[in-house]
Amino acid sequence: MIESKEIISELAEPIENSGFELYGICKAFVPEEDKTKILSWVKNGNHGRMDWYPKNMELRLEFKNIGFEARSVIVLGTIYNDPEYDKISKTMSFRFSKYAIGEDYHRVLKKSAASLLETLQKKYPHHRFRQGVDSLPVPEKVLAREAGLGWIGKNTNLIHPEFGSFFFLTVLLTDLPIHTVAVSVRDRCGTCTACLDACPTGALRPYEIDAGKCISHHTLEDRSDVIPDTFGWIAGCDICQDVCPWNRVKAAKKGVRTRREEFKARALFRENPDSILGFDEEDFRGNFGDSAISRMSFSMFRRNVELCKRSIEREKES
Ligand code: B12
Ligand code: SF4
Ligand code: SF4
Repeated sequence: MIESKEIISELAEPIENSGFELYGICKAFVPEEDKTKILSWVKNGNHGRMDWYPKNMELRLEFKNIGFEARSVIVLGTIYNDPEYDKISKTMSFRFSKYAIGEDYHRVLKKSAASLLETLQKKYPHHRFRQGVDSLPVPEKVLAREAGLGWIGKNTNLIHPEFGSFFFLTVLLTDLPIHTVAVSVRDRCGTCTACLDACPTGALRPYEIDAGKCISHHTLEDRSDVIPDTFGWIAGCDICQDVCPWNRVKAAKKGVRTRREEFKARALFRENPDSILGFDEEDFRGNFGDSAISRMSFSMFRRNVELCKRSIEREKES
């Protein structure tokens, strides 16, 4: 069996060259306590309108039906926040999550890990490797926590003590047996409740989200004609991360920012963000066809814009 230290020291350079700031290895195993919580989360209907979530539970929790027996997971993380966009967003009349201002992260992370997968496949030709960025429905935050990339905070995001939480995750599952030493990053939320207090919809209880109440869910996952108020957000929501001291103070002081051009605010946001409010279908496809919101239908986009305009008007009146 290979030691994780050995493989990490070999892979550190190609991983960093592929643009991943965070990495670690864990066993392909979801701890019982997490399994129980995930199952009761679904049982209680916390997945809202994400009907796809309860499907493939065997894959999600046991890594079944992936084509091989997964033994280990290499977890990678890449920072996406762009402080320039934080400044721009303050001048905008509506809110648009920083996770969606650049290129679709699924594509970027796939591209970035391709050479790494090739390196691994060449070095271990008798073993199998498979990448997932959301696409493989495994609990990425739990695996990332197990691999030592951070702790899952009260806002339910994975937080790294230096980098904060504005990073994406991707996992490489393999049948390669890797001996790992448990590394855990202790929970540093302490008595803080900033995220719970700031969430405008009451979607958060400590360490637990009711996704059906989350603005991110309403704007991106709910296909209904009518959705609850999104408080000025057109796509996603960053409130519970923006207020987190591990982003707002720690990571900000360290100047943590994305190194990837693909995740920086595209020209549209720098030049004329308010034009987004008037986008027709052609504009929408032309400007967001390669973004993480490309899976949102045009009617969802218009629905979100109209709701957002009403909230802007309300704000002006009050
Ligand atoms: C479904 C989903 C959502 C849902 C649910 C969010 C959530 N917190 O899980 C919605 C649509 C709301 C969503 C929103 C967002 N998402 Co999302 N999402 C996912 C997805 C596809 C699955 C996550 C999942 O399984 N959630 C279900 C819950 C049960 O899982 P969990 O939080 O891991 O559960 C643990 C805890 O919540 C806790 N728990 C659960 N129930 C209970 C009960 C009690 C009493 C207690 C104490 C604890 C507890 O225990 C569980 C096991 O440890 C992942 C990708 C993936 N494949 O993992 C991305 C992912 C989590 N999302 C991501 C992002 C970026 C976002 C947004 C920031 C996007 C945006 N700007 O709008 C928001 C953040 C909102 C938020 N506060 O979390 C990133 C997070 C990266 C990070 N650093 O953490 C991921 C990993 C995608 C990626 N590949 O990078 N997302
Ligand atoms: S993303 Fe927004 S709506 Fe969702 S839990 Fe966080 S603050 Fe609440
Ligand atoms: S805002 Fe406070 S409680 Fe919430 S995740 Fe950050 S540190 Fe934890």
